[in-house]
Amino acid sequence: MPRAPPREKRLSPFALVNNRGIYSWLFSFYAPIGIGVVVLYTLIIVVAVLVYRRRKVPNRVHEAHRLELSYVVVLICMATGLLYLTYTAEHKVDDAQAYERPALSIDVTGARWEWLFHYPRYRITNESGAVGRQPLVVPVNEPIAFHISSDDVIHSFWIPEIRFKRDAMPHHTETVDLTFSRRGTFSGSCAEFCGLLHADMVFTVHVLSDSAFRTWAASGGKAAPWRTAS
Ligand SMILES: [Cu+2]
Repeated sequence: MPRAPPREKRLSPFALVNNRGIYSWLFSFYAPIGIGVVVLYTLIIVVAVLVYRRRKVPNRVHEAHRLELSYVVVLICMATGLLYLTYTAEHKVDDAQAYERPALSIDVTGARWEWLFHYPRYRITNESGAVGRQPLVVPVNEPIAFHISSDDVIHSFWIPEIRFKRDAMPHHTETVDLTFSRRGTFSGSCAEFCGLLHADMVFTVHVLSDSAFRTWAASGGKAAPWRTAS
């Protein structure tokens, strides 16, 4: 049985990029702010309706410049803060390859209506389509360079488990580093309506231990170590 070639050592000057962790961290800012705004506005409307419902609508113009200015300042600060956090998170994912030296590269190609997962180092190509139903197989806790593109129309490569979604564009390759921090079997799909059989563009992701991944790679993609243990 041919052995998988040895992996390159990861040279990471900063902590492993964990996509799920990064986007969950980002969500922890957006969610409370969003909920807070909804609650605050609902309260203001309800209170205003109850307190002022018997009063006549005042016909004089009332201006409160200081109050209005403070809204603007607060909103600008919030928008700036959120933009900063969002771009910081995106930067960590998109530019990680400059620091991470991923051990594995996978070419992901969307095509009507399936996904192709090509592993250049192992000369393996899996097809997620109706004929193949082959999975995306990755090792756990390793940065992986994904080169995402499309053969025809715009698709969108989406793996909810790691909170990742990115458009797959024709004539363009997008490179991102993704890290799967939990072993197991997860689902993925196309998140961009791309035609009649768009709903068929689903796929399975098997996140394996390092040794199980090596076994799979050394078998040319024929072994199925997730059936026994992941
Ligand atoms: Cu699609």
